[in-house]
Amino acid sequence: MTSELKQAYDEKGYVVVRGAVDAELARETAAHVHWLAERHPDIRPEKFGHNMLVADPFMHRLVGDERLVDIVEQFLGPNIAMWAAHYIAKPPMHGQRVLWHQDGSYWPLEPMEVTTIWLAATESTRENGCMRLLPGTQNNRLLSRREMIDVKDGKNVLESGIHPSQIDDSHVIDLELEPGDVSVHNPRIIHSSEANTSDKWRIGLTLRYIPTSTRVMRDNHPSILVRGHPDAGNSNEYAERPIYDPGIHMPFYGMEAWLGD
Ligand SMILES: O=C(O)CCC(=O)C(=O)O
Repeated sequence: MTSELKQAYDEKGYVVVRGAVDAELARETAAHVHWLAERHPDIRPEKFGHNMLVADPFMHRLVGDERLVDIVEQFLGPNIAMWAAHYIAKPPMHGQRVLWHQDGSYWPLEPMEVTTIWLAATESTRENGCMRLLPGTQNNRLLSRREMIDVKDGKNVLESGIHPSQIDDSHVIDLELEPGDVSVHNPRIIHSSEANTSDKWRIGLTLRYIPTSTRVMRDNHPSILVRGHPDAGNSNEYAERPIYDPGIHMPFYGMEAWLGD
C-alpha cells in the first residue's frame, strides 16, 4: 500500500517531515559540526563531505537512525544504503550559497534511483539561507554538467549551476525547518539556497540514500548499509562498522554500542 508520505513525494518531488528526530539528536548533530570545525579549520564547514564522515561512529549512528530509515524505506524499499553524506553548515554572516542545480547531474549512480534526506540541525529559515526549490521540476530531464555553467567566485558551495536564464523562480518554495525536521527531495528537482548573512548558524546534513540495487560507479567510495542486504548484482563497497575511539571521535549519546569487544 502506498503511504501518504510517498504519495505526496511522488506528486511534488519533495516532502517535509516535522520532528523526524528529536531535538537532542539535532543538537548533537550541530555539535558534531562544531567539533569537526575545530579539527579542520582549513576546510569550510559547508564542505564537510563523505570522506570525512564515512568512518565516523556518530555518523553511522545517525544515518542508521530507525526514524530516518523508516521514512526512506517508504520510497526505496527494504534494502537501503547511504552512499553520500555532506554537511552544508553555513556559518553566521558569511555562509556560502548553493546555485540552482539538480543533484543527479553530479552523481555516478546507475540507475538514478536515490533520495535525499536533508536534516535540519539548527533552524533553517529565509534569513539564514534555507533550501529553496522549484515545484514541478522533478519532471524535468536531468541536465548534464556540460549544460551547466561554472561559477568560481569563491562564494558557492558548488562551483557550478544551471544558467539563470533557465530558472523561473516565480513559484519558489522556501523549505523553512526547525531542528529535527527533515525534507526529502527527488534527484531531479531544481533547488538552491542563498548565502547566510544572518547572525545564526544554518546547519543542514544531506544524506543520499539508495536501494542497494543502485550501482555507485566510483572507486574507493564506500556506502553505509543501513537496512537489509547488499545486492548480489553489483559490487558496491560498504564501510565497516567503526569502533568508537575517544582519542579520535566525538563522544555521543549511545556511543557505548560502538565500543569494540
Ligand atoms: O543545503 C543547502 O543549502 C542545499 C542543499 C542541496 O543542494 C542538496 O541537498 O542537494
